[in-house]
Amino acid sequence: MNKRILVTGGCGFIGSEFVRQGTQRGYKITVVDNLTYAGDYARIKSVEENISFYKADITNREFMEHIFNKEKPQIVIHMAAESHVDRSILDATPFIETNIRGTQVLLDVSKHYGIEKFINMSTDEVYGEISDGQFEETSPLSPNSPYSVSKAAADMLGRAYWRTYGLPVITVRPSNNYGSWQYPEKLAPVVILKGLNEERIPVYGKGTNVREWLFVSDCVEAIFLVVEQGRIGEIYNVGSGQEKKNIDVVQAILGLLGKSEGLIEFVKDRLGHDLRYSLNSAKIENELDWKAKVSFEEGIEWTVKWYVNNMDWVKDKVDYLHKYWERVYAKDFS
Ligand code: NAD
Ligand code: TDX
Repeated sequence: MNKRILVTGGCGFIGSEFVRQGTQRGYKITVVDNLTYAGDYARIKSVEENISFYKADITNREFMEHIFNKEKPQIVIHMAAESHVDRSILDATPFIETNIRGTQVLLDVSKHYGIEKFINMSTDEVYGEISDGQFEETSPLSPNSPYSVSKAAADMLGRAYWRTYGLPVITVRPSNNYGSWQYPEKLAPVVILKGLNEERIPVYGKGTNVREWLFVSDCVEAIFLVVEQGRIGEIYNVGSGQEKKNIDVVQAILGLLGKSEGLIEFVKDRLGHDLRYSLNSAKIENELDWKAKVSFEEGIEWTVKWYVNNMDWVKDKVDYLHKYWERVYAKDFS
């Protein structure tokens, strides 16, 4: 125990859950995050005495070398990314820069310094959509959005650094996460925020797209198992098996808030909108004895309560979001 872990994107939604759990588990954690609109130090403030923090951009090689020199990490958890599909449709540029070039810089610096494990945080979206059945780790990559293409490219870079240089890379591909501290541009917090304010809730297309909902603490537990027991060079799908249509997610949240379904507004669909994601997670379940513990019903109730009790954190983001929403709902991509 007490290994030194460097976490990129540790001020993000999933990264901060990893940092909070990691300090409890006794790891020595270094956080690297350049605090984009989606990053917020408040998410890890509660554990700040037990970590070191660098406000640094992963594309800045010199700064990364300085941090590796100083902190000497044994394990790298690479979660920093531009993570929102709608934004990648508005402008792919930062996605290419951070998700592809940033990943390459980090792989290269990790190769130079020598580490025990590099965990590359990928996503179910790299497989594309599937109308029936499930994606296995061996399924071909067929990404459809600029976001998922940038993530697939990062996976391929990880593969190349393992195969070519023997860098000990492991790739994890989780499904849709939800829980506390998620930036309110993603479906669950958008519905909670707008529902509480009795604003119209935009459901893309007919609301029939299906996602596999994974509670963030379950996702992070899976990543710790991969840190401790995952096999080098492997890929692990991490899904909960709890598939829901978007409209069912929206209705469940409105029910918990006690708000009317009349708030729902069906709007123009997301361009290239993937119909359904579904992961076969038997590999991580059998090899590492992981299974999602939190049911959707339990997790979403807990999440709604968290947002109701933490509206001050969300309110801070709203001015910025309104400008973004004007663009994203207009679906003007000229
Ligand atoms: P997030 O957007 O909440 O957090 C991303 C973090 O990365 C932010 O703190 C941001 O400041 C930081 N960051 C962005 N660009 C950076 C750069 N150039 N240098 C340093 N830091 C930078 O994202 P999230 O939802 O927590 O996702 C974390 C990871 O998990 C991402 O790699 C994402 O692709 C992947 N993922 C997310 C989900 C999900 O449902 N949220 C599901 C599967 C995989
Ligand atoms: O306002 C909305 N209305 C709506 O109908 C929003 C924000 C979303 N949606 C739909 C689009 C999707 O079908 O809800 C579904 C979920 O959307 P997002 O929360 O944007 O997530 P998704 O596009 O599925 O991607 C998420 O899961 C995989 C994360 O954002 C990615 O980082 C992760 O890789």
